[in-house]
Amino acid sequence: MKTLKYIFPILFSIFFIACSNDDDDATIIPPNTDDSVEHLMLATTITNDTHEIEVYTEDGKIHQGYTEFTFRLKDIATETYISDVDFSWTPVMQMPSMQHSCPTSSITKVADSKALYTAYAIFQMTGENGMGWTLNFEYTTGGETFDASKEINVKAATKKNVSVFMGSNGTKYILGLIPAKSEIGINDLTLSLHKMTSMMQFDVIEDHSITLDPRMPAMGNHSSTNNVNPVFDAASKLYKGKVSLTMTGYWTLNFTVSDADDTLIAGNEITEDTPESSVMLEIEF
Ligand SMILES: [Cu+2]
Repeated sequence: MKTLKYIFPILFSIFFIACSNDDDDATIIPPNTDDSVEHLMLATTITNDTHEIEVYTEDGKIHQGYTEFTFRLKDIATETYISDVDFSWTPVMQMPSMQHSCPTSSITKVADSKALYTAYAIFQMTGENGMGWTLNFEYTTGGETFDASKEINVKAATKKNVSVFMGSNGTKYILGLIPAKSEIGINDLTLSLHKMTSMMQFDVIEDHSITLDPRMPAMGNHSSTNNVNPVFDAASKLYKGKVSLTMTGYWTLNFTVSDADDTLIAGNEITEDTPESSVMLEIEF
């Protein structure tokens, strides 16, 4: 029976290679071949005595603000990737007098993959030269629990892509911009909104409302029409709206945030005297 385990993948591989020769456009990876990480770059590896965690991102860097990760766990002795891992993780930033975490998603298996896992983190700040953050993993596989951690480098953002603000209700919030390629016209706008429940716990906010007012400070602080205020999307647990960018250049995205009772808790309207909201993110394209 043991040899069947190896013969089947080989047979399937031959079958799919044969198929893909007939169709040059075929890019679908069959689930029983090896997972492809070709569209990703290795950011770092984190090892303990038994395993190596491969940490991938889109460009091999870990960015201040939103970073999407792909993880893969390798058994060092057998050099094989493990497909049944129950991961949990906590990024921690060491500050001079205290430490804190950041908003994260839980780590889930990539659909149709054999051993790829994905999650995002929103690094609300970074130390000098990107120092200060450590990725801490605790994971269970084969009934055994392991941990692994390593210091990482978080590249500072050149534009403000995350806003940390105190609501009038005394709650601290983190608003993150999910990166997307901007173009002239109506663009999808996706935001994350978390509250800081404790130094180590950040919870998704589902019931707040957000208004958007994009402005171009270099051009009389003009706005644009046809923007759509971001609303909470239960599937992604993110806020989704539309931003109208009528020309290239530097834009401020000015927000107000109201709670479930429609009470304004942060941000302000834009006026002649107040050209910017206290809850603001930036786009330049
Ligand atoms: Cu910090």
